[in-house]
Amino acid sequence: NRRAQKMETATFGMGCFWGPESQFGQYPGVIHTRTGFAGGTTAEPTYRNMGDHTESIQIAFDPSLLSYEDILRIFWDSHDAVKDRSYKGRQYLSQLIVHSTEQLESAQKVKSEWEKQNGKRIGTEIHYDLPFYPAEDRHQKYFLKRFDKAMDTLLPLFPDHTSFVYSTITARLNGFVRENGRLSDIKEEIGDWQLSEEAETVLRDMLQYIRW
Ligand code: MHO
Repeated sequence: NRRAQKMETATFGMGCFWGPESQFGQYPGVIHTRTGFAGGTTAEPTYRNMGDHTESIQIAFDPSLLSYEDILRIFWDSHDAVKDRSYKGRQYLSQLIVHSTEQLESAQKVKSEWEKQNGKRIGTEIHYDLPFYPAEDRHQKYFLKRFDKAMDTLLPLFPDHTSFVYSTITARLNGFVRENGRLSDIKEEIGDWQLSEEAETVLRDMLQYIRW
């Protein structure tokens, strides 16, 4: 089956973190997603008190299903990393935090390929292993939480909010509600998530109405 065998972390900022959490949540190979504040110097940032941190997402992914280089190509194709993004300080910067020398090498390689192909210089800040502080609950799976009826069905499937956030199911659904990803793919993947029979039935029923 397609259940994750290996797990690697990717961390990056590309503007308001709600959108990228939804976008990257859709990809098979992404195991879970979370939003947070990265790269700054102030302690314990929050949405209202972000200091010099940058809105970012952190994803766990299986590199045998989705490579780090593919993630980087999607990252640079999905936001404007060329323009000046400092109109709100560091909040909406394009920023990549690499977690290994391999990731750093991939970043340099994909960046120069992208620049060559597009004839523009990328302004993304690239840093090694800076801290990431998860955002408040209300900023996790933000778009999915706009669907009250779906949430009523979903929440009882999880013992607590943390398990809700770190779930592949909620990553996919948070994508799906924003038209990231296809319903048929999610239906196909449900069997890989090792849910109880009851949870699987609840989820399959919910998929009929979640977006409307
Ligand atoms: N305040 C903006 C961005 C939110 S994002 C979490 C909005 O409402 O779209 O920075």
